[in-house]
Amino acid sequence: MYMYKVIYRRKPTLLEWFPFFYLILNRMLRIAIQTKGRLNEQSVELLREAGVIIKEEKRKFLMRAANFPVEILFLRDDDIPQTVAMGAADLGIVGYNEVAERGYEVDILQYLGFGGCRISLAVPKNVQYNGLDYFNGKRIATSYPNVLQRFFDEKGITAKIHTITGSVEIAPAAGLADAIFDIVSSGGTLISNGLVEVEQVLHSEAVLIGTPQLCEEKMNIVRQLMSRFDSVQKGYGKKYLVLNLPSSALDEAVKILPAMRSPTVIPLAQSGWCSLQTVVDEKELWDIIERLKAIGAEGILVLALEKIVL
Ligand code: PRT
Ligand code: ZN
Repeated sequence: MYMYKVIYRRKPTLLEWFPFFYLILNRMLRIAIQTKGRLNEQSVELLREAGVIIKEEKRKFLMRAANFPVEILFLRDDDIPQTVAMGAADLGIVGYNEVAERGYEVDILQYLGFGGCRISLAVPKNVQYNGLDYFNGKRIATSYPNVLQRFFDEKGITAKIHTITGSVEIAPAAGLADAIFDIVSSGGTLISNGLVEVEQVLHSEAVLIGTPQLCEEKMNIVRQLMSRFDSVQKGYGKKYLVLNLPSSALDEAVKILPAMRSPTVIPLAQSGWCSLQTVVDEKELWDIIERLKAIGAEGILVLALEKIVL
């Protein structure tokens, strides 16, 4: 697995700046998010959970949040890094893959824990793959030519990179390429196109990016927002567990429960019993429930958990 630490950087040209001049004049903190697509729903949800409410029913290109001093700018994900680099938006929520590919000068402020995927090299399943040398002299179709070129440069591979926007995965079957370099999530698209993932090059998830050198006034709002995002993320994949337990089994239960400090214990009206409350990881939920039942736990409630503020 390979992860780029340094992103190659370029500055926008004057022509690229032009459509953004009028947006730069307005100084309220502005966050660019995807208009529609895979990251839109979770970006809106993250903002909502962090108390930034967007009135969805009359969505426009640029909207002011109802109860937080920010504006939301809706864009195609391809345009978000550039818009933030130019300062037409102060912040953006976008896949790390787009930031790495576009190469604009932006700061990565926070990893947001959704939109997880990887960009991988994949070859037709019937070819014999013996390592990276396979790609020397081959034609590779991709929508991420810059990321791929940097990877090949570093590994000393010389290949012909064909930039394709759209259905990259059909290129080998159509005779347009010998391999592809594309986003993989479940791997289902590769399988259904007769391809095998052979090298995972870049791991990605949604990130919060920012214009370098934001003024202190805006930075204060950004810090507040990031701390709220952090609380929301800590609640991802967590459940709140409430249960009744014979007091004699309490020590055993504490060993089973990985609470943030230790579980809350409340005595019950019925003597010899107590109620226990704690936060558990959803992945371990059933295992924990079964172990607690085995030591006498009853009346187990599993509740949704929204945020954890530490
Ligand atoms: O219209 P706009 O330009 O804004 O959106 P887009 O169509 O360019 O992007 P979109 O909405 O498809 O994806 C937005 C971001 O979601 C990407 O930049 C990634 O950061 C992230 N993401 C996470 C993914 C996937 N998972 C994903 N599976 N983006 C694309 N895919 C596609 C991939 O291209 C391939 O065709 O899904 C297919 C593979 O999926 P599996 O599950 O079959 O492996
Ligand atoms: Zn896009």
